Amino acid sequence: MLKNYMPIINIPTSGKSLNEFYIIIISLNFVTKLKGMHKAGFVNIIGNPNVGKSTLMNAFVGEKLSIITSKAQTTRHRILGIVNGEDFQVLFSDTPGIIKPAYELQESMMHFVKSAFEDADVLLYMVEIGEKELKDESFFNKITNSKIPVLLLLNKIDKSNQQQLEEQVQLWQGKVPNAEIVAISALEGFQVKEVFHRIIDLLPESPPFYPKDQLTDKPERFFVNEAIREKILIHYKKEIPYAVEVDTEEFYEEEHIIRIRSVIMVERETQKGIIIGHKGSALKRVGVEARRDLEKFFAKQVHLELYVKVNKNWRSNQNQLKRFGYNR
Ligand SMILES: Nc1nc2c(ncn2[C@@H]2O[C@H](COP(=O)(O)OP(=O)(O)OP(=O)(O)O)[C@@H](O)[C@H]2O)c(=O)[nH]1
Ligand SMILES: [Mg+2]
Repeated sequence: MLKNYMPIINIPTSGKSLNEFYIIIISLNFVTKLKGMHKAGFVNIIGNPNVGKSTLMNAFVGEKLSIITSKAQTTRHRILGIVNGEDFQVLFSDTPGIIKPAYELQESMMHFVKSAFEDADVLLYMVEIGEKELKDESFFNKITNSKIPVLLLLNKIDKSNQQQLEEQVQLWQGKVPNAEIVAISALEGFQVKEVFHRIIDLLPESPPFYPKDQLTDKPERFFVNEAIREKILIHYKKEIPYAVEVDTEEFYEEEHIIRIRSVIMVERETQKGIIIGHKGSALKRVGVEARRDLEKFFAKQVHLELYVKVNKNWRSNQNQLKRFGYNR
């Protein structure tokens, strides 16, 4: 279906008609050869909540490093996803969606976004079809005044038509004239490879920052916490997922099995009851589904024990937040 869409890259030049900006990328399927040179750098993905940032990073890395749900504020941390080649190392960062923070946890989340502006070699500003503005003006100004290359990725074009697509390109071109616009579908992998090759072009010459077999900067327990949190985001309504944090207290790897014990933290007694559900059925479902994902992720059998604890107002408590890795 996507074949009908014209893949586009906008080379920012003023005074040309929209059609002149369209360059059909014929074939970039070759592996970039850098002639003895090594390139490396930070490529940070930022944008509003729910636009598809985590979906794109996972597509680049080829692993489910970031959890993905249809709910906003799924990602709470800055997560590094490393793509290694013989002569390049791309350090992608997935970041939380930009919001106006209402409590301490969200302040920390926005601090991760801020840090992503500070060390980027290339910025990937992701918007989705139909979106009109970034939820924070100061972050938006950082993008429009950016001295480093900005790729504006217009995502979810599988949900649009050609006319809507053209209108959106025009809109964003006006708003962010310093960016190259690429229309993509992170979910269907449309134009993802092309964006990757453009990133390689833009990266500075540099030795690698991390060992070439490293995939991320996060420890195993982080991915356990996230797999469990994903199931909570999927299965519970309203405020519940936002009041939950997961802490893995035990991660013990044996030859054929990984034994894990994790605690699901909520803010109030009533939330604890909801998480556990009738005769424990709701919690059991979370456990079964998370375990299935973890067995795939670690390629090993997993035994997962889940507990629920009340940790009053952890979202607003600096010490608790620090304990859960929301450092500032
Ligand atoms: N139709 C369509 N849906 C997409 C595409 N990319 C992502 N999605 C969906 O959009 C929703 C949000 O995706 P995420 O990758 O979690 O978005 P995010 O920007 O990381 O969200 P936060 O972490 O909450 O900021 C999920 O339901 C995805 O399946 C796309 O190209 N097309
Ligand atoms: Mg995300």
